[in-house]
Amino acid sequence: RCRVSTVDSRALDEIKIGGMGASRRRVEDDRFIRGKGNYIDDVVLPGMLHMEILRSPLAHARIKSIDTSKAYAIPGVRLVLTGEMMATRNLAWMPTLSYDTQAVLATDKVRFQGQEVACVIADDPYLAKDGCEAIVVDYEPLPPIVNPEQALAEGSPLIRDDKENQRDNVAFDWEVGDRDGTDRAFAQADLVSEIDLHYPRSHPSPLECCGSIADFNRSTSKLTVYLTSQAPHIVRAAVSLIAELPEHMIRIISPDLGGGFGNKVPVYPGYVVSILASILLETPVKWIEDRSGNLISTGFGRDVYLHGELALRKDGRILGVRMNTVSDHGAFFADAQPSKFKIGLMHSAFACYDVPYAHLSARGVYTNKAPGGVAYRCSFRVTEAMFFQERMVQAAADDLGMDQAEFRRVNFVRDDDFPHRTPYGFLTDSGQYGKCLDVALEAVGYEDFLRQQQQARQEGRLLGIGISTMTEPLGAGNSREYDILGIKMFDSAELRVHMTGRAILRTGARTQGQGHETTWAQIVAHELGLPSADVVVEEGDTDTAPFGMGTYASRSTPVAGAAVAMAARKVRAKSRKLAAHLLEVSEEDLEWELGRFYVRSAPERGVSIQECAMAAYSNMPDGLEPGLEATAFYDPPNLTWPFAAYVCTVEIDPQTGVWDVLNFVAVDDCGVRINPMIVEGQIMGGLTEAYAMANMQFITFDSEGNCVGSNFMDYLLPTAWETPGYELHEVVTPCPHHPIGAKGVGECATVGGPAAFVNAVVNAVGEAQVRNIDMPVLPDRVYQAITQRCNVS
Ligand code: MCN
Ligand code: CUM
Repeated sequence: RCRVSTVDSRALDEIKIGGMGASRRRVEDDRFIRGKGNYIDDVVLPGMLHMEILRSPLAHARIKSIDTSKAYAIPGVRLVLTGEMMATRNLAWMPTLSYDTQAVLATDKVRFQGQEVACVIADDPYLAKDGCEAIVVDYEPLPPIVNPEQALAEGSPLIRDDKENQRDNVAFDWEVGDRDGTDRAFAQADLVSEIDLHYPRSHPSPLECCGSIADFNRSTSKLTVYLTSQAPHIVRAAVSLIAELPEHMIRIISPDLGGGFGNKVPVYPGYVVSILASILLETPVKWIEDRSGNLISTGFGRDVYLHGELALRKDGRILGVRMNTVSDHGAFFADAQPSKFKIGLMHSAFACYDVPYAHLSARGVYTNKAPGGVAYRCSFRVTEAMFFQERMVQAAADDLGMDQAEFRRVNFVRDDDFPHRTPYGFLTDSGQYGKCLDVALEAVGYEDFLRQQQQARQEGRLLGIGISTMTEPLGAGNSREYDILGIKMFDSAELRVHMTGRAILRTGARTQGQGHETTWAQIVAHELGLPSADVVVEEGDTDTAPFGMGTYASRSTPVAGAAVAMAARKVRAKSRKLAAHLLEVSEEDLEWELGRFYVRSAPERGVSIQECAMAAYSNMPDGLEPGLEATAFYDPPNLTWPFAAYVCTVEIDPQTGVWDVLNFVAVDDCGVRINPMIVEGQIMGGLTEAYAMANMQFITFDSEGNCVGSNFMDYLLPTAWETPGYELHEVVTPCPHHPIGAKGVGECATVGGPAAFVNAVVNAVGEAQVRNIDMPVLPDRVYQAITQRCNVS
């Protein structure tokens, strides 16, 4: 499906070669849909042993003893590792990506249900599992803490008594913004609108769980690890630091990934133990996480409480914002996020609104739950930021008695106001916010719907409309402000053009389903005029890929994608020298058109990029280095700021509280689209996840700290049956600093989507009736809201 609207000849040429703007079919899907992908569990190495993890059944308990003798008695069990044994090698604890520590295998206490206590390595996975069951652990139960309120209560038990200076369950206290200015703004307000919200814990649930195969070769001292990672180079650095192995002796291979959604960013205990086991046994050791293990122990998303306040003027202008968050990080502060920002990019809230003053105070707490917090298509907690923002905005408009759309429009940053400093200090650079909202309202038939809604109410039917508009920061970094554990967030790409004009491109990103194999080739096609089918893309092997910080925070297009364009431009610059030599003119006399240099004064005299490639190996001018290859490191000047306007209409069945989506319109502006079909796929997938969170997903814990929702009977994934249809539109405001004008898009819909659904349901019940219904907006909660006039959580 070709979606190029301005059909000029250049655009047609791009479509022909599968370049920029072509809805080229995803090349990786051929192997994926035929079952020919090479996922971690497909990798089989000679002599490979299998590892299983024994997990804690209790959320908080002291370990009195661990008896492994019965496990060792099982024929086929080769090794049993406990925290005590890890400690003898200084590996019982590991650093996290947020300057905390995390237990690899528990030594003193277990701190959440599902925590790794011991590992059994055996001839097959079943024997390893039997081995785990044969281990006897004597626990002394301690009172579990399952929410921040308990964690912060006077006299509550200390979860992190392993940390020397830790006196309470606070992981961090952090603030940003102008406190005094914000206080002044509130003092001047005609009205203050307040709301309390919770973004519940949710789980990314990729189709494929996590896993690793460590293969230590004593004779070469080389450690090769196949591992499910969105950021293999970071893992290499982490393994080097944790295991004290030299980096050049570590090779991380991240094979095909069956989805990631942020779940595959952290370094997990299973990876570390399998590596040690392979070093000790000198044979490959494979660990494959099962679904329950994944749901109860690995990187979750959200779990943040907000008290939000908006200072408002009668005419609808927002004068100031106060946000006070408490986030539940579980037992270890293990989020991967830029070092400077303790609560991720939560302070990107209100970036699309022209608000003079804002202040955010954020407190993170430890609880007896699995660690994580930054996962599930969140772009470093931007998901929470935008959800809170858009729920606050809806409540404020209602408090003012103002139309939802009008309230947003009055406060939007105007098109001619860029660059714009956001209230928390980010710099946004481009956007057409009003236009996006207009397109969305027009598509949904806003005025008409409001009339229908009035009419329906008189008939006892409950219709609602929800709006969510936001600009979000995608693409960390710029190395001045963004790093993880001090490693600066730039990226790189390496392009090798062979003599026949075919090429291989490698980057330090790692696609998990986003389609990099397709889209990176399109960028090269656009820059060089090579057919994209002639460019093979490879990612995920630290021995061959150039350094990169990986794929998360929708940073691949903004950073690695930019590096791809810059590497291709270097190749083009060198090709120009080769073309000048072939055409016997000076470089200055040459013009470039897609795939060809020609002589300005004689356009029929030209050479193709393929001819230049051949010349680089067979006929180069004196003094020019042979070959046609380039590497580019790209340190972006800023984040990219896509915008989205989502509008959802719903109808609630007043008898049951069940709500159905009538219509969902999404207008996304992610700058120039490399592959419109892939962008649309990303948006539809993201909206479906947003719908899932709004409607059905949460991982809860009972008072003992038992995880309720450790399987797909309880934790629901939306199927085609539940998933609503979406109507997609686009607006294009090119990113002013990105080499091809693209902005990130991978997380836009998950970030902006949930508020549209929730706003619609709250609107349908009636804002006068209910202030808030916490996600997931389950039918019983809606029913309660209809019948009892209350906040529902
Ligand atoms: N793209 C484009 N034009 C643009 C922007 C992007 O054609 N203007 C294309 C890109 O080339 C890429 C895709 O859209 O093929 C997503 O690009 P980008 O926005 O740069 O995001 P990333 O590639 O960095 O992907 C990360 C993002 C994140 S953080 C999560 S979480 C997530 C998501 O992508 N996980 C996913 N989408 C996912 N989709 C799948 N199928 N599986 C996951 O695990
Ligand atoms: Cu926060 S999930 Mo994605 O950024 O890998």
